[in-house]
Amino acid sequence: MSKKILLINPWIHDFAAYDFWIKPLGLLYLGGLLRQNGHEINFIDCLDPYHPAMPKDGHKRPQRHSSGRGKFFRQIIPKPDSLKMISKNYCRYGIPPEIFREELKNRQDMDIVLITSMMTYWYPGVFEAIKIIKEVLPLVPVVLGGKYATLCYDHAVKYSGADFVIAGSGEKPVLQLLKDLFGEEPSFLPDNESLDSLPYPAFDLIRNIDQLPITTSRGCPYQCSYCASHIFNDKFRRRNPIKVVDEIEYWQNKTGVKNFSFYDDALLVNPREMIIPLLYEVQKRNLSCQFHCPNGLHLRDIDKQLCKLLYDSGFKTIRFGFETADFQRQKQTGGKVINEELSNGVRHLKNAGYKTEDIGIYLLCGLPGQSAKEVNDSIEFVRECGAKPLLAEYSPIPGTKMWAEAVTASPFDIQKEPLYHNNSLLPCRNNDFSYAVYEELKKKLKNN
Ligand code: B12
Ligand code: SF4
Repeated sequence: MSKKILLINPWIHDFAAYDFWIKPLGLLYLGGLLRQNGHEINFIDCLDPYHPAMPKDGHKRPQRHSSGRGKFFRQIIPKPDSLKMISKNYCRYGIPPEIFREELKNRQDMDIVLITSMMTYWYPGVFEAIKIIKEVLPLVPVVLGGKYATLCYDHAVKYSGADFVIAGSGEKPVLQLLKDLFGEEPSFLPDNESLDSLPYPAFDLIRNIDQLPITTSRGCPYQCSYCASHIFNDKFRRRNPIKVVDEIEYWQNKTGVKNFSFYDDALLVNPREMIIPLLYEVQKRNLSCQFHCPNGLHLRDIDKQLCKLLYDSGFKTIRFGFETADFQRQKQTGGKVINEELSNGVRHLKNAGYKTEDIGIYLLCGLPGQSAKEVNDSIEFVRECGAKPLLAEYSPIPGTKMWAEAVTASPFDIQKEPLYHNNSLLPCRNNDFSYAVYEELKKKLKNN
């Protein structure tokens, strides 16, 4: 017997949030799988920038960019007690709660609700959504999964208000839960060893599709000490590149979408295995796409041929994870890249046609024990190479190798309160790295 399943992408509560090609990919993957198993899938996207029921007065339509990024709706809300000392506005990003409530009222006949979660410090938006779901649909079981639920499992069990909390990949546990709760035997089980056996994400449920996320893999072969990739996926698994192009072509034909964002942790690793055959296939089929990589790419395997291929195939937004120019820290944190690889990579990218402002280089700042000078030197080094430095403020993540050091370095109780993982607090910054110094660095980046 098919069940009626409601998927929810909750709000973001934060000091700032920008839709940098953000979509709830994991949740929509689950939607695709459950639909394949014969269930009816419904979706409420609290972050929907195009919601038709938005009141016209007082809520300006958010500005959107044709490539699929842009602003969210936002409302200023009271700060949680633990963030009272920060003098910035705190906001709910997404549709107003009244609209969410209305949407829920129209879905009284749901059998189960699945709600996702992103950043650990965005949990208040998840809790607010669960509270309203429980008011409007008191008898419907609520299942919470996603990144916050995985990284802060005990916190989520204790405080979220969800009936079930699931950590890690959701595919198998969700099917198991439907069996336990409703006696539903899965009619389709994906092959654990093959990502290509997963049905496509239920992207058709998104209103006004302006861009779609694609992933060619799960996990990463590296294990950097600040990164949680290995917690979500213990192995690096890849799809067949031709099957990825089948998916791109399918969505392009079905929706007309041109812009795709890659969500991989390690898209460019061993390019002959994935990105090179993938892009040759895109060219062979004459697909006209624009690709965006908001997530940091690897620099190590960048060469002349790959750069030309990226440029010719429509890679518009490229960002690389460099993190620091300090050799000792590069080594200590996992050795994914060294300075020479950045300078060579940028040279090849420029020769292929990219301009300085096209080549964004992420630099971590506010790592435990990291001096302001190190960040400043890294900015200078990126500039000397001819690329654009972008500061990525460090967010401490439970379960990572750097966690113990982060706990010691932070004046905040990051173990107890995930709100303190918020990267805009620079929660683990070094003593010499004051907010004033940080503001200076940001100003310096803006002025050039
Ligand atoms: C793509 C990505 C982004 C995209 C946005 C995508 C998005 N929708 O979240 C962009 C580039 C914008 C981004 C930005 C940032 N990100 Co990011 N991002 C990722 C990344 C690489 C992949 C996420 C993803 O979609 N994976 C693919 C899908 C298929 O997996 P999934 O979502 O996990 O879903 C599975 C399970 O979680 C589960 N599941 C999901 N929902 C549900 C629901 C239910 C009910 C159930 C049962 C299961 C379930 O099942 C799914 C299928 O198996 C992750 C790392 C990772 N490997 O997960 C980091 C990650 C989430 N990001 C991280 C960070 C730090 C950031 C930044 C702060 C970086 C910075 N310093 O600037 C910014 C902050 C963004 C902001 N303030 O606006 C951290 C999280 C930190 C934290 N404290 O929570 C991560 C974990 C990376 C890391 N450093 O280790 N990010
Ligand atoms: S290379 Fe990137 S994705 Fe892989 S572990 Fe390091 S930071 Fe995480």
